[in-house]
Parts: sequence; C-alpha cells; structure tokens
Amino acid sequence: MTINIILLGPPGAGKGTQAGNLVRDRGMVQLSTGDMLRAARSSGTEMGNRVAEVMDRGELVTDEIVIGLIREKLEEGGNGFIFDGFPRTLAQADALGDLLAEMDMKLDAVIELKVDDEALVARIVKRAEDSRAAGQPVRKDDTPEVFADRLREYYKKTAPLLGYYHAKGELRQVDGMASMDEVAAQIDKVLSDA
Ligand code: B4P
Repeated sequence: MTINIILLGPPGAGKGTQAGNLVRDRGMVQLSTGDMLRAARSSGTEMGNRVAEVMDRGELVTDEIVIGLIREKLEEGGNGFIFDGFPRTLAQADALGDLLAEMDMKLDAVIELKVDDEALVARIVKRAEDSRAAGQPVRKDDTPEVFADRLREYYKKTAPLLGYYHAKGELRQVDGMASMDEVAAQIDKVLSDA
C-alpha cells in the first residue's frame, strides 16, 4: 500500500532524521524542501542566490519557489512520499491539497513532532559543533541568533497548520523529545494505523 505523509514540527524537531529512516526502511521518497533549497543555493544561479539570502536570515523562501520545486518532484513519481518541511505556510498547504488532487493522490497522515524550544536550540548548537569537529561545513542558519528567527517564523507561519490539519482529522502527534529510535517506533505505529 502506498502511503503519503507530512512530517510537521519546528526547525530541528527531527523531521529530516525520521524521514531518512522511512526512506531506508520503507523505500518511501523523501521530499525535503530544505534539502532542495540548499541544492538550489549551491547552484549559483540567480534564483539560488536569492534563496541563500532568505535562508541565511532564518526566513521562509517564497511559496511560489517552494511549490514549484515540489510539483517537479511529484511529477517524477514514487512509492509513497514523505513531505519533510513542507508545507510551512497555509498557502503551501492549500497548494499541496490541489497538487495531490490533480495527481489523484491522497494524504494518509500529518505527523507532528513535538519538541520544546530549549531542546531545539540545544540540538542545533550540537549539530553545528559536530560539523565543526568533523571538519564539515556548518549550516549558516545553525547559529543561536538565526535559529531564534527560524523559530519565530515557525510559530507565526507554520504552527497554524496544526489547527488546519487537526480540523481535517489528519493530525497525529508523536513525542519528538524521545530518543531517535523511540520516535521512529511511534511513527511506525502511526503508519500501521493509517
Ligand atoms: P529544514 O532543512 O527543513 O531544516 P530544519 O527545520 O532545521 O530540520 P529538521 O526538523 O529536519 O531537523 P533535523 O532532522 O535535521 O529548513 C531550513 C530552511 O529552509 C528554513 O529555515 C527555510 O529558510 C527553508 N525552507 C525549508 N522548507 C521551506 C518551505 N516549505 N517553505 C519556505 N522555506 C523553506 O534534526 C536537527 C538535529 O537534531 C540533528 O542534528 C539531529 O541529529 C538531531 N536530532 C534529531 N532527532 C533527535 C532526537 N530524537 N533526539 C536528539 N537529537 C535529535
């Protein structure tokens, strides 16, 4: 059975981490708008440069660019999609609904990873330290200052999606404060019930 899900939650909640598990264990296709935008910024195109400026301020990239990227990926097809970090605004949520209807697909669950703000900041600081220690590049938006702006954007523009999907009866919550394996087990249970 093909399953399509959204992973929703604040920056650093573990959406990318859990999406990685689902790709490995279930062969689903991960559509991470964060990864797509990071690829766009490295491309050096005019659009990529505009995207880089917005991301480095901790703000959200325009709905038009992000929806265009998602449409391209959906048209490539796949065995169940994980929307990781998308939608992030009500306009993106409406656009996703339209895209899925157009492609005769449906959403099986919207999974919220619940993590408190202090833990989020600690994770981002740790990610930056780990990258530095491994000699890898540190994400420019992984500083405590930019992270505070990312969190503000989340509460202003993305958190309203929780009510949006709750009203549709599609929202499922998992405890994102638990260990990575425990979070994965909770998500597995949601998918078995979907
Ligand atoms: P994203 O790439 O989506 O970044 P994120 O929110 O930080 O990631 P995520 O929740 O996936 O956390 P992760 O698993 O890595 O977005 C970056 C930027 O792109 C945005 O600010 C915005 O500018 C732009 N953007 C993206 N999508 C957009 C859209 N739709 N519209 C407009 N703009 C958009 O986990 C974080 C850390 O925690 C990792 O180090 C991980 O190892 C650790 N961790 C994970 N689970 C853990 C656990 N259970 N316990 C302890 N640590 C854990």
